Amino acid sequence: MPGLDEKLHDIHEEVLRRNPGETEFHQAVHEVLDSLGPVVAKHPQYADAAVIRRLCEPERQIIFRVPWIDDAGQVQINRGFRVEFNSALGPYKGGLRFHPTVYLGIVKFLGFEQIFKNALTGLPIGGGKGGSDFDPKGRSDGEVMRFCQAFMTELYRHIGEYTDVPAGDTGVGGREIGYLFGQYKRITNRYESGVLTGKGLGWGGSQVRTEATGYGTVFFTDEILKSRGESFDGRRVVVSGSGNVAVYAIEKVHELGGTVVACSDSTGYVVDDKGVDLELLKDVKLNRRARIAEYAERRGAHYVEDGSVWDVPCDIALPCATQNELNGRDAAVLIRSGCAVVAEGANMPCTPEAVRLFAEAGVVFAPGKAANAGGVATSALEMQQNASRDSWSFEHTEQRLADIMHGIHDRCLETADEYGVPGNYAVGANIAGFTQVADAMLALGVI
Ligand code: NDP
Ligand code: 2IT
Repeated sequence: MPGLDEKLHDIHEEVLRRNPGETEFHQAVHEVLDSLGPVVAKHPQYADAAVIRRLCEPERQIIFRVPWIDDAGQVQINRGFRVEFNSALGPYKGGLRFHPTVYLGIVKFLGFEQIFKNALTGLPIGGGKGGSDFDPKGRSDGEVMRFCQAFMTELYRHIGEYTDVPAGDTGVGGREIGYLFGQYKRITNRYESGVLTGKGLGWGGSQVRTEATGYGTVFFTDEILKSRGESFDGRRVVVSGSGNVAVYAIEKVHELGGTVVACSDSTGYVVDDKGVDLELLKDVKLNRRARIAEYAERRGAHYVEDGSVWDVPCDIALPCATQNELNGRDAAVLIRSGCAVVAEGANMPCTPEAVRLFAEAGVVFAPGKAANAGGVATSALEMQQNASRDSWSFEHTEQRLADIMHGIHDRCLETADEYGVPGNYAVGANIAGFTQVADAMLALGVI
């Protein structure tokens, strides 16, 4: 791989050799190592204690069989994963993804990102991720419940309030967290609220956790705009996806005076120049779990099957769907259309080529590990409330989220300044997250 200094290049080669075929994990590691040249030059103690090599090796990786019975009485077998990546700062923390594309390389990329993201929040949480190749699409509630129960029947022995605290991610929302928590409670005979986050408001959940990732991404973008003397007012915004992150990003953009003119799902995208009708979108995508074509039909909006939502001209782009969904070609189209800011609501949605093109064109780029950290930060606030048997108001929790996003924004910029790359949020986020975890690892010894 080009661009890495010699020591970091050797570490990257070792990661490739030891983790064959895990392309998304390789990409996530390269993206971080690419920022660390000046850090290892300035702080030789990190290399001496093999901190980076230890960081690239998960502390524990669990892979298990998930057998369950579908509505037709057939036995189904899925594969479950939990990668407990790094616990230097706190219990492993990170979501569970249920999607047919899930394999070890995806879980490890997400777990690796999560280490630095969680460090950036300033809250005491380590990094982990899990999931399954289970596809919830077209499955009945009963099937989803039996799958979640089977998944937790193995997972329960590895997790706990002080050990590892899963939450949602793609394909895992409030419904799934409920079934997972129910099975954990049943097996352990303990009401251990802090073992999962994203719980329902009536049984240990936190206000704002559902909205937090989307809201947080928009708060972060608003900080970028404010730092340049600008605002969302009157801006055209394109958001990809129409799941948990996308929907609440759209809600907050509209609250702050911008207009979301397009969004998408895995089957196509809609263009809605009047501004996306959020209640309708929530009904179609969150309640009915239907396709976005139904939104277009009911709204009378323009629908494009397949195609790229990034073809829709905008001032601000918020990719909120999935990894590598915005490539070099899309970046070039966005740059030509005048897009000035890109903030990642999803994890690693922009390909390395897209990120390079944005940098060359002077487009401000906010990486997911900073811009989408509001979800996990609010999970940590949920853990705080569970630990103190308290529950905070929506306003208080949202203010905490806004303050945390403000803090992450400033920390990225300050670190970027300190290392001579002013305005580079990606490098600032990588270095600030890395140094926090690395210093804790040094303090804890070689473990
Ligand atoms: P959801 O399952 O709620 O929604 C995912 C959305 O993305 C759906 O609209 C889905 O379409 C769409 N999508 C998935 N794959 C593709 C694709 N290949 N092309 C176009 N659209 C696609 O997941 P979330 O909103 O929770 O997660 C979205 C992203 O945000 C992920 O990268 C996740 O890791 C990240 N994230 C999530 C956090 C959270 O708190 N939930 C926190 C931080 C990051 P369809 O409906 O057709 O499947
Ligand atoms: O990618 C992420 O940060 C999440 N899916 C949220 C994790 C969490 O523990 O809330």
